[in-house]
Amino acid sequence: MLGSPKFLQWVDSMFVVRWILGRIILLLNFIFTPRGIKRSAQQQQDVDQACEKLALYQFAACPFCVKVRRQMKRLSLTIETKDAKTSAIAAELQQHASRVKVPCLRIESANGDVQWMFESSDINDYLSSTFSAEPQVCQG
Ligand SMILES: N[C@@H](CCC(=O)N[C@@H](CS)C(=O)NCC(=O)O)C(=O)O
Repeated sequence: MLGSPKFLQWVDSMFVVRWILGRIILLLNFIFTPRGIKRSAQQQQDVDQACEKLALYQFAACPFCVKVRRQMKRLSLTIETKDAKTSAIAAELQQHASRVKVPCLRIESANGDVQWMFESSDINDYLSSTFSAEPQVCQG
């Protein structure tokens, strides 16, 4: 069954459909890029510094990852992104977070503890509560 030509053809076609959907998502995201909030230079510098403690593990065309990247754009956050399609990054995620699921936000706190946050909605809530329009430094 799994090795049958019909099944392999179906897997191939699903891959193509997902690839096309991914490109459409990226195109729409590009066309409708949200505006970022403006902060004073000092506030933005504080936020940039706090963001150095964060990293987003993601796939470029995953809709949930696009959702988080749009939140980052809205909140003018410069957070390092790590492509979990590459085997080294996927292995890192598996090793530290025990699964390869994206988006995943790595949050390093001031004392060096690391938290791995899954679920796009939870990540977006965390980002908006940490870096709201009234900017404040990451609680970590
Ligand atoms: N409910 C999750 C869905 C995330 C999700 O399904 N991510 C997919 C990529 S688009 C994934 O990592 N799948 C691998 C897995 O679930 O193990 C969210 O909102 O973040």
